[in-house]
Amino acid sequence: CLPAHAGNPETDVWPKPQKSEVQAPVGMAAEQLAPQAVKPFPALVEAFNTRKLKPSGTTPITTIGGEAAKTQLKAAHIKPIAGAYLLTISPKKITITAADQAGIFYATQTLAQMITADGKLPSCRIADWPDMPFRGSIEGFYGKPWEHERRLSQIRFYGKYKMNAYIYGPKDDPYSGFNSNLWREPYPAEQAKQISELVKTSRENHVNFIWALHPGSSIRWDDKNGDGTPDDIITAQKKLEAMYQLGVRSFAVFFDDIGGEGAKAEMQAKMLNQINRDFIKKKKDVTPLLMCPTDYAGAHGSDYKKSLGAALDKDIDIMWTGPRICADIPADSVESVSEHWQRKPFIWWNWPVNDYCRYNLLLGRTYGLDKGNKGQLSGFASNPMDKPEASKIALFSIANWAWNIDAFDSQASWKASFPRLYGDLAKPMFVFSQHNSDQGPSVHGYRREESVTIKPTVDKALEQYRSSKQLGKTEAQTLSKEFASITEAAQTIIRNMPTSDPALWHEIEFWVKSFEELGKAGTAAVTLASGNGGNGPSHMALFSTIATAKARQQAFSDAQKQRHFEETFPSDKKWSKGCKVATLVLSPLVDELFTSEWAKAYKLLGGKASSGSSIYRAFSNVDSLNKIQAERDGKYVSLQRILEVVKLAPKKHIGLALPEGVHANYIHIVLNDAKAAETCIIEVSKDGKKWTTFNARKSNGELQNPVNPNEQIRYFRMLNPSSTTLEFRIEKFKFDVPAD
Ligand code: LOG
Repeated sequence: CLPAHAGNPETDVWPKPQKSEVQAPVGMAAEQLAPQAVKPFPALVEAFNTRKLKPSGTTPITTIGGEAAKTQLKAAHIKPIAGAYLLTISPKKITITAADQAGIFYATQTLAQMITADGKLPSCRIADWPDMPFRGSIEGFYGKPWEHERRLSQIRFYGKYKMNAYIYGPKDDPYSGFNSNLWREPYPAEQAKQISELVKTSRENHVNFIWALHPGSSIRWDDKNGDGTPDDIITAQKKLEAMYQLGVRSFAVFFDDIGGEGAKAEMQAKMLNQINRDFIKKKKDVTPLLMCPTDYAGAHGSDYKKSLGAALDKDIDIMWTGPRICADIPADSVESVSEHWQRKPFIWWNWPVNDYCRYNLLLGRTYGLDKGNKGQLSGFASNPMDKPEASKIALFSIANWAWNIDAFDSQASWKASFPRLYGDLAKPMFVFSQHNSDQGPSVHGYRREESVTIKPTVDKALEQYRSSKQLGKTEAQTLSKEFASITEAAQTIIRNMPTSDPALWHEIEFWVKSFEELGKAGTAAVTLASGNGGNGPSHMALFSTIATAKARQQAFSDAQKQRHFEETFPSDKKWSKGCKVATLVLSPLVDELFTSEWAKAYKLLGGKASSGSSIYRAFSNVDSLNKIQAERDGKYVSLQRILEVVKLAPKKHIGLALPEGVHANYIHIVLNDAKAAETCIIEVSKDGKKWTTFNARKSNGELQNPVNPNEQIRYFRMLNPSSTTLEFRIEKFKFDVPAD
């Protein structure tokens, strides 16, 4: 399962080397290398094994390190930064010059990728180094943390593609603290052992394992023993020391998504400066301290940002998600935030994370990272999906971007990931990924392109169809081909992946199965809409094909939801979601053709056209919530999950609206803060204009009561009638409506 590449360093090595010169495309046979030359380098051993080759000659691999390497690198105009190397391959010998072990490791990764499937190596000279000092991932999403085996697989993958940072910050590990005060305790033995193992594998792969403490939701700043330092600062330091004992050499402290005491910039700075002075700097072998602030997004200079920037030691790195929580990273915003923070930001990129849009898989290309950011960032980490294997598509491109920003070509990088990740399944996985990349509407308003190649045809087809009620011939043909290729791609994956890649299969199984149904439904819908459905029974059979495919998609979605429910931890169960495929372009096309053809047929039978799909809406007069969304699941119409702490200022509200003709029979809200729930009131309305107060039963953070359906209530809103801002998380926010 090797990419059929030709061993050219300019086109076949990922990330792209900074500089390469090829003297001869075919210089030597890899088997000419001496066995003892290959043996010390796992990347080379693996490359020989997968190509079924054996080193059996006498050619050596010479490594030059230390001061001699520094001098030679400088002479070759390579800054001897961490990870830089010079690799020369000639028929007589291979030489690696690198100032550190990471450089040697990376040179062997490059060398391993250059061995062709038939065992040839070019004669060439490669001068290479990373643009970004820290590059990798931040396991920082909400939901079930990655499993141990999968983390090990990630770390090896990072090494292979020259990423050097894995930030361990799962929101739901109680011992790092976000959701619990157990951060004050050491890890239980089994977990401690796993962390040591992760550290070890990280070290072997030249990855910095950065462990993040997240104490902010339960931290106190009081100083009971009166030594001038809040007791929890000492407790935090002790925890970091315990992590050091487990082998950790890189540390972070996070304060994102919290409110209250822990969110004060001055106290955070005091705590971190003290840890920096008394812990980080005293250890001679740890990397600079990293922190995620509470105000981690936006280019504007808030008071928080400015005071943190001014007070925090300059050698502590600060994370930043971009101009919004989920956003592209434009160079001008980086420039503004660097001013407020008085240092280069460390990017926490909220992509391809899908904790806020769990229905969708984000497998598309990586774009939106400005080339102007070269040299302007202290690090770059991507927050991935709760699906580690499926996230490798994005992470491969992030590796390429962060290593060599000028050479980054989003499309080429995306395409190159498939043969490297999926071997024989590269083609069908590419088809699958093309149509599963957009997040859909969400509070963040961050969107990705999807189904790009077919989209112009779909647009044209829909335009024709809307005016003439029939698809044009050319468009119908192109669409039929597309849907056939979708069915085929899904079937190929279904046949092979359970054995070839069971871990990835477990993550994406129901999406792939649903994708097959999309293919079948699409083929039938195009046949109907182009007037080729025949009459009578064959015509009805096409409707039945689509209806069956849609029912199966629903069943797969239910199965995914059930799988999530079974596998996640208790407090996440209620957020279990199903799966949706091709939500931006192709599924809406199939839906429109189906509904419209059905309406036509129905009219022919003397029936009435359906009124189309219903619209459920969420609304708010809070600025940061202007993109909130509603969703329907069975008899519930709910607010889409908001992960962040909501700040509801006086007179601000959040609400839900039902479409005409649909009336509520129950209202139910759960907040994580009983006082906030006690303070808020609910108002209801028939028309969204005239509001009356609703008599809600309140207890323990819950507000609820039945609504008499005869009152025809279509709107409700939760309002803060007090004169202070309320802070809370929304655990539930829904209308019950009659089932369809
Ligand atoms: C969280 C993060 C979450 C992401 C996307 C940061 C710094 N924190 O809004 O844990 O995965 O958004 O939902 C976040 O981004 N908060």
